[in-house]
Amino acid sequence: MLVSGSLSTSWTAYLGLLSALSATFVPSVAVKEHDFKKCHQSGFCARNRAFADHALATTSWQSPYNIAPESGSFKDGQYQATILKTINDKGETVRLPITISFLESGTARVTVDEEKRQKGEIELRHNSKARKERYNEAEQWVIVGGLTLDKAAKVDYEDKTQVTVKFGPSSEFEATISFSPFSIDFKRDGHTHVKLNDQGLLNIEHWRPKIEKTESAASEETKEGETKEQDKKEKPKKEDESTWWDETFGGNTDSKPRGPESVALDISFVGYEHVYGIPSHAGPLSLKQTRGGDGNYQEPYRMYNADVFEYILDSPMTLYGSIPFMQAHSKDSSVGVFWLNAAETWVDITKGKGSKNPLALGTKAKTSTHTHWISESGLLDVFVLLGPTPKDLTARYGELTGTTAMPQEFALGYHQCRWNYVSDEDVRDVDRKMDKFKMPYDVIWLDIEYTDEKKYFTFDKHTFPDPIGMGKQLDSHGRKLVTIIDPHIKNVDNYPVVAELKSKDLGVKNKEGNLFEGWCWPGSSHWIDAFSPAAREWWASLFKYDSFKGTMENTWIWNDMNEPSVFNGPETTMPKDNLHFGNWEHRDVHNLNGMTFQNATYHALTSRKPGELRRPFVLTRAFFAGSQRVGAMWTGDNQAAWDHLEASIPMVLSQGISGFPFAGADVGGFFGNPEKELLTRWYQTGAFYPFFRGHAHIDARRREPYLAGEPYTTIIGAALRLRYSLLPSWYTAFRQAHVDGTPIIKPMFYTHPSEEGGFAIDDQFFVGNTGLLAKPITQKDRVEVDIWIPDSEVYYDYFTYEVVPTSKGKSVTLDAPLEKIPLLMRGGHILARRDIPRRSSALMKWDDYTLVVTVGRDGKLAEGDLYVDDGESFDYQAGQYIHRRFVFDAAGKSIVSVDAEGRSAKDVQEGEWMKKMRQVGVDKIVIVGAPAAWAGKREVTVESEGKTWSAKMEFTPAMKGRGAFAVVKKLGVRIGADWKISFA
Ligand code: NBV
Repeated sequence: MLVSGSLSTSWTAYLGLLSALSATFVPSVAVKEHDFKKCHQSGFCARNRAFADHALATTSWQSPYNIAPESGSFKDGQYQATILKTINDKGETVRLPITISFLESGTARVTVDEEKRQKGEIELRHNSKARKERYNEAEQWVIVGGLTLDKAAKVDYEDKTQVTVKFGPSSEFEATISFSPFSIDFKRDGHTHVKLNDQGLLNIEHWRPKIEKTESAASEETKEGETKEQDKKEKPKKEDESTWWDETFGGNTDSKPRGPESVALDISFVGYEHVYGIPSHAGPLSLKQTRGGDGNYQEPYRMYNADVFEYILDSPMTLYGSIPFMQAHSKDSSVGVFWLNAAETWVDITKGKGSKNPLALGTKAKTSTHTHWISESGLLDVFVLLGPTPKDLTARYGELTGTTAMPQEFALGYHQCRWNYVSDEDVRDVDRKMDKFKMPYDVIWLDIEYTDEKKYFTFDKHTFPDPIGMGKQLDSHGRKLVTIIDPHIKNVDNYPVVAELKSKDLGVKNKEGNLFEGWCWPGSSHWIDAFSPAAREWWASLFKYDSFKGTMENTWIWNDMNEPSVFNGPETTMPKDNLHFGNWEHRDVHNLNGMTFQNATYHALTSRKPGELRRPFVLTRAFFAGSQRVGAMWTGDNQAAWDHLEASIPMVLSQGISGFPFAGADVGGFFGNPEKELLTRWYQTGAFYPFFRGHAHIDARRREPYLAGEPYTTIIGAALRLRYSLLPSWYTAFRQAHVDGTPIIKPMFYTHPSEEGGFAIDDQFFVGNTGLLAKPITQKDRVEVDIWIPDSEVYYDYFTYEVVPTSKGKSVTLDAPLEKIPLLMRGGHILARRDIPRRSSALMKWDDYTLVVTVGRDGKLAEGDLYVDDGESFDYQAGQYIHRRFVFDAAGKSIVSVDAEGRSAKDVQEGEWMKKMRQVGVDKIVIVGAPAAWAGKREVTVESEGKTWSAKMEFTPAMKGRGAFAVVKKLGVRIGADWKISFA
């Protein structure tokens, strides 16, 4: 059954009926592209695109924004001034205070506000209770550091028309602020990289009163948010008010009590051909142009978190979460911008040689990328990051918004989910079968049907009579349970949760200031307002074990539908004129909403029982910049189709470079039934997602991996075991992401920023610093694969140690029958793994390690590291971890293990876990590409902890394309100690 998103009374009636029907009957509801706005249907987007069209087509165009020269002052790393916006022929102006902050990190921040609104000197229509200021609290939710001003920043040049400030590390960055018209030119090493308002598209729609029209004048205006084309052409001077005030889409009217208030700016990346980021979109990693033309999009990229199930591919349309962080990349340089605005945002991208004013760009022949950012409301607040490498950008962005939370180790294992496991016995049965078929897994998930009629914080007593017994069975193998908790609270009698939400007044309000009521899975519902501190405190109380009965220590949480999804709301979400804590309109905070909810859940899970503090696991569907600090995300409701499998890789890569790397897609595809080959390939791909979860729609056939049948079950089992054996390396990659924002899986442009051939490649990636290069198969019937090789290193096949005949910048074709995951090892690395397959990660906790060394092309150094902590507590923050660095030195004929951070035993007071962990051994070392000179050698010398002994080595010479390799077994060294192995 297909139900369109245009909402009517019949839709409401339909949902009412739906909720009344039995839990197992759920129709497949498809929301299609036309249910969501295109730019021309979104008044402010249409206005700003029209503004851009006019500006770019007018040779004499001059941006009407000028800094009043006498208003400027520079102090302690901050430049402050007032921009005057000329609003009519009479020369009347609107005052817009601007602050440019030069930060110690070398990042610059440009913030523009509106004076009248700062002072509250505006009137709201419709008796609205909304705040009068432009939304200025995004920073409080998003930014956690990096704002220290650069006291060494100094004015280098100044006259009546401009001021130049030098800032950043060794003052190598420079910002020239031109006054008339206002623009900023950011230089690094003497070259311009980023320009603001170079094209003159800055547009801050200032507050104005509505002048009521006579009836005849009003009837001239267009309906349903369409800009009247005729008006634009014939009367370019007369402002088109048709989309300024109340705006209707799909039967919902937005009262817009403050009228038009968008902020927009053009940002040019001079000499940069590729831009990446601004997830989530189902399209290529290297973003496309959006103003039409061959292969380009017609629409801007949109960021307006929405429940877009059955989303379409290769599209700039919005998805469930947004991160307004963009990176521009060229052969030797990366720069970026972070647009801190939580309102609906659109970004147009065009590329070309030069700009409207090519000379102004400073380069003639190079292609530049021009971007046009358009947000519906709020401050103009943009951070400019000047690189110069992709790693600098992710690190600087991480300083600002925080890095990925260090997850519990179980969270990196395999997650088994479906909508729904129908009873506690069903869960127990799946748990037993996974064991029977030797499929490792860590977590089983419960979707909405476990509840008593969609009342969250309850279990259905008939189907889940013994949730604690179920939890204990899982716990006996160290496994966990994740239950779903959504933000809509069923509006029904005899449900204490909703009664409290009402009595304590903790829900989101409608435009009149009364509790907002809408429709979602439970039928009539209210929404917790997680912006409110009191609501968050209340939320925490609901997760206590004696409150959420049936849960125990191994229960964790999944937050879905937090865009928020409101079935009868505009574009399936909340009306923009709803009110949140502090009387901020939903319009201002929409993209933050999901993050505040996930954040509330994260904190709730830290206080379920006094004295019990473990790292929470919360999966979210909606997200914003900063969400990485409180959990994982997945890419939403994909389909069991090959093209969705293919699309998942660029989507997950994009999350990684945008600061939220703990990401994955539903393995197998949510909607539909994957054929067995697809399911198998999807497991092989999923084993390389940072977040690895199989999931399926309620109407999909059961597809637990053991049901696939041979040869599929065996092949899927091998993919799961591969993931588990590499968990030590995955965990180490997460640590790196936690420390400095480095992505966990890395695209070619990130690891090889000078290799232009890799800039558009988004179907292969490196895993952490392991040197593992994966290219999962995402096409039907494919039995071979072309892998692009970014450098002159030697590459070995992971499974056979074959030396792959590569050449830099070229692709190499490899066999990839169904049982094979194309996985190469780059020379020069050392990775850690655990080779005994067990049922869950918890059961592998004390297992010995294996190190795999890949000897590089030059035959000299290979390096790698291993990070390990207790995998669950916060004790790592007090130094309770082991971080080793391994170095293989062919010249010195040795491998050593040293503390990666130069810590010695005295530096850390060892707790219980650390004492025990230190004893765990490194049992085996495999040296792939071992020197031929080792042939005939049978022993190595091992030195550690003041003792010397020998261990056996087996050497296998190179043969038929396979590299030589040596295996040293029963080494007898401990992971927590320094040691040296000599091959001399
Ligand atoms: O809770 C049911 C589903 C869930 O399985 C899925 O993963 C979410 O993305 N949920 C959406 C609500 C309904 C989807 C049709």
